[in-house]
Amino acid sequence: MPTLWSSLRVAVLASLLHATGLHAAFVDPKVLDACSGYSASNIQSSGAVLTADLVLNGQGCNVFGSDIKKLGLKVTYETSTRINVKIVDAAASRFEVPQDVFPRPPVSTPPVVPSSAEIQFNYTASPFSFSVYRTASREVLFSTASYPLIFEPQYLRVKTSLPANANIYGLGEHTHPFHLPTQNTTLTLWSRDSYGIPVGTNLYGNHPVYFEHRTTGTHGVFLLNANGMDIKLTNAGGAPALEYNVIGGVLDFYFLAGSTTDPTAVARQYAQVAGLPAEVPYWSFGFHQCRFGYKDYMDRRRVFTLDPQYFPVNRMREIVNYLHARDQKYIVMTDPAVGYAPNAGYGAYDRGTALDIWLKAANGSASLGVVWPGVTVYPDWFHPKVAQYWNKEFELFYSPTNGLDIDGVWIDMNEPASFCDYPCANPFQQAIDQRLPPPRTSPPPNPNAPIFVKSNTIVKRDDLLNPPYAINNAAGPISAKTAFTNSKHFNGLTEYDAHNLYGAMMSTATSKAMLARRPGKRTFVITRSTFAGAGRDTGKWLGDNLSTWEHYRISIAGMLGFASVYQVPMVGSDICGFGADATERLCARWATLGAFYPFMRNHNQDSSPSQEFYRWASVTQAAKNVIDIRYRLLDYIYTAFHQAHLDGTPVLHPLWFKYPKDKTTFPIDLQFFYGDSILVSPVTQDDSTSVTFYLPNDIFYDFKTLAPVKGLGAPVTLNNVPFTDIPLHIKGGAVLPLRAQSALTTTALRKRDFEFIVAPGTDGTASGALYIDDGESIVPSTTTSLKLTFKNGLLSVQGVFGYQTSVNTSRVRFLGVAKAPGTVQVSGKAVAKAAYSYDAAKQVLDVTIGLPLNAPFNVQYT
Ligand SMILES: *[C@@H]1O[C@H](CO)[C@@H](O)[C@H](O)[C@H]1NC(C)=O
Ligand SMILES: *[C@@H]1O[C@H](CO)[C@@H](O)[C@H](O)[C@H]1NC(C)=O
Ligand SMILES: *[C@@H]1O[C@H](CO)[C@@H](O)[C@H](O)[C@H]1NC(C)=O
Ligand SMILES: *[C@@H]1O[C@H](CO)[C@@H](O)[C@H](O)[C@H]1NC(C)=O
Ligand SMILES: CC(=O)N[C@H]1CO[C@H](CO)[C@@H](O)[C@@H]1O
Repeated sequence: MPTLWSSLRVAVLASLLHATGLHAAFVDPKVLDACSGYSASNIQSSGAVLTADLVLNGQGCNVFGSDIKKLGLKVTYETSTRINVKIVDAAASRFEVPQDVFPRPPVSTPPVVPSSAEIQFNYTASPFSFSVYRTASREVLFSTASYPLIFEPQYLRVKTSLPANANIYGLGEHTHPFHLPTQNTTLTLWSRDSYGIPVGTNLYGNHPVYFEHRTTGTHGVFLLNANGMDIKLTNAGGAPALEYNVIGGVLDFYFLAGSTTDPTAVARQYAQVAGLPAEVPYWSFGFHQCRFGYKDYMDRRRVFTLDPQYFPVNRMREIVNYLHARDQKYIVMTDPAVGYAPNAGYGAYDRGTALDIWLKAANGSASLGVVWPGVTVYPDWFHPKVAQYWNKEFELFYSPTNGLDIDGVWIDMNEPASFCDYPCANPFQQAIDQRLPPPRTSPPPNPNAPIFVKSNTIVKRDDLLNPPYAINNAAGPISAKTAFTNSKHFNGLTEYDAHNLYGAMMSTATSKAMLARRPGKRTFVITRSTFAGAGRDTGKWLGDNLSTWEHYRISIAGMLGFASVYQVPMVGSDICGFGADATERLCARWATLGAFYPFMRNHNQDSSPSQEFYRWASVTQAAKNVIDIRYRLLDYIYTAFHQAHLDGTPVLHPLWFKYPKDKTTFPIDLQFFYGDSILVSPVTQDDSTSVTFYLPNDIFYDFKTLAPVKGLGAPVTLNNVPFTDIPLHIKGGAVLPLRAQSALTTTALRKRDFEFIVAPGTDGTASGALYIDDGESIVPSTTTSLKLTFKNGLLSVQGVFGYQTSVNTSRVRFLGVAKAPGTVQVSGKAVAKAAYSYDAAKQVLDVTIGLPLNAPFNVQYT
């Protein structure tokens, strides 16, 4: 057997090279561009569907494996604004994101007549290439014409030409600018515990969707594929291109027509594919104070336990009851990894073992990792009994009657993360070396290092640990610091295919478990790891940032990615920074910016100095100022969330969403609109009190003074912006609903009166909306949904007044009123002079109303 031995040694050596990250086979892009591709034949077109066979030209190029000989193409005009282009192996089934993880969107009935659709699919038969263009203008949006299709067992490549200096947004999660650099950028999608969120590396979530904006319109491209991938933006030889390099699955593209006038249309079209964002409870917009390690409540850091000595259940219940009695809420962290603890009386481990729901290693035993409790197992979200398991653990541990009665969940480490250094031959020893609990009481099992046999000739489809094309995973090999990619799920899927779905599936399971605890009530789940569509069930925080000015600034781009592109609007970054040490000035500025994150949470690492807002006088003042504004605007953003839930309209807007023809706005990611109309322009320079920001050519109103500010399509500099303040402007054209006063809790806030601010646009009109319900029911029994419109001096408040509030409209303020009014009427009745006032300097007319908000009314001045 000498031959076998020596080939095994070669294999072992190869695996060592892989393990140390020396693999990354480099193939010159020119070689790939020169592949001969496929030819289309047997082309059939019927109604909204076109199909064809794609047959490999010649022997193929076999770069990362043998080219698949025959592919199937299916093109479907799904709606008048959406085309699905799907390319699969004609002979064998390959991994596709399962329907129950990502339900496919409904298709129009009756089927779309292709010629009437807003975009068209076009192709060249040989070598096969395709393009998508706008029907009306014939403008090409996506074209593979210059690049061959490559389809190998573990390598798929599609490359499209781009316009010069293309405006591309999305393809996260990443910490690049929102407006992606297109010269030489690789975006890697592979969920990873990425402490410090380094720029240019793969992070926690995976959203293979981008919006491309041009002055002629905005369109979107979504690749429904969960496998690891590098998406490259290149400009080699002056030929701008976007290139997908994917290590598995199929090509399943959704082309979204977007619109030639309104950029937000593409967001709504993406929501039709990815799903509409969940409606969240009213209270979740309150301010959250959090810390990793307010001394961990768990017993030896095992999920679903309380440390009996430090955090006994009766005392914990006292804390939670105390908070609830004050209308405050309580959220704890829950990780997926369950401490590996056979015969130790650890219920969460024992019950999972009895149901046999753990993710399995290649040899069939439970896949082990090393996380906070030491050696761990991971729930398999594909197991048919995993919901039963997870629901039960939530029901038992988070029991309202005798457990920890939480209101929401923060789920962490769900990439899934492992601290075990690759190749993790002996997790038991690593847990000891890393001093992770629990202390070992019995010797570790035989530490046989796994051997990854890799053939050096034919590349097989099942090279699950070291695929021939190595994506640019910042952790090194794809199994490093996570569950091994040869781990098996119950339904036979491997972690190689399902890895990027793990966090999103945990989010769904957790949302369901919370729903089972409180049927009919909206759930609140904040996750670290996501996949496309995650917003259906969860919110997201932007992971383990640092207390630095750079991370303060980049938080806006990160948030815009999730809220404006990926349809995960309940998003925020850790205010004042998670790792490292926050300074007073940074924390003050961050408090003012964080008040305009949909999810507002101050969060800190256990080993960093404390950074609660009350630690510094200036930060306390900053937080008071902005939380006051945030709470007064809470119903405004709540209304925007309701709209997002109905149709996917974004709750945050980059400036170009509102000014699509103004090129200056395209790269801006240090300013944004909170809801439709509040322009947030924070001070962004380190320790500075000056800011230069952009005001488009439009009418604005200073949020504080309400005085008009004419935007000139030019930069504006403000000096002496105190650390306790943030520049805010109302975009002309809005009627804003606000609470007349803030409150200390969201419960108290709901008892405050409303006021309306009428901020006319350049055409003299304004509009807005107000949605009110009980704030917690999935299907509220009654709702109030109002349209607020203003024209010719008349504000009209109309709509459905179903939800009974006990509050009044206290006043209406009209902005930009050039001269003192002669008369003011409320619903036709003249108002006494004492009930209104006019400020000529600020051009504000302030009218006292004092009417219950339960019937239509109008206010007019002449
Ligand atoms: C469609 O493809 C054909 C063949 O490549 C090409 O000649 C034609 O110009 C394309 N049409 C449009 C509108 O791009
Ligand atoms: C592209 O970026 C990579 C990684 O940052 C760098 O190594 C490479 O030199 C760059 N290539 C070009 C052509 O700029
Ligand atoms: C499976 O492999 C792991 C190492 O990957 C080893 O620790 C475990 O004992 C093996 N289980 C069985 C049943 O062979
Ligand atoms: C609401 O308006 C009614 C009728 O004008 C008035 O009687 C009542 O005091 C107001 N309530 C509050 C809380 O201001
Ligand atoms: C490096 C590391 O493990 N960081 C973790 C510390 O804990 C936080 C909890 O907030 C995790 O998010 C990090 O991943």
